Amino acid sequence: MNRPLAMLAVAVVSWVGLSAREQGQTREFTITGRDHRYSPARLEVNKDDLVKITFTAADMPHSFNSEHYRIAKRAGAGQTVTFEFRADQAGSFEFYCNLKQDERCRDMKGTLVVR
Ligand SMILES: [Cu+2]
Repeated sequence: MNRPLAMLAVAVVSWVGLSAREQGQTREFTITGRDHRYSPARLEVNKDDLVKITFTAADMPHSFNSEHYRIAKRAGAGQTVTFEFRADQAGSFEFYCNLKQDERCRDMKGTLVVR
């Protein structure tokens, strides 16, 4: 390979590597809401990961809300909702159920940690 071509190849390879890192990984989570709890209640991802969530309300309607990531999803009893978002802000963020049919849903909380 001649020299300019070799340099071009190196440039392309490092550009592809860099953009893959910027876009993050795809992280999938299956979360169950039951007995006024999320399971799992703690999600850990890296900044810029694409987070795909499959959320099932097993026993009664529950919701999954995050103020920070502007998520507001509701699942009826026995139903599943799927959604995704880009974890583009680092930090520790609460998610919670905001349904009012049962008082104990006020304590239904989880944590999303974005490193
Ligand atoms: Cu709930």
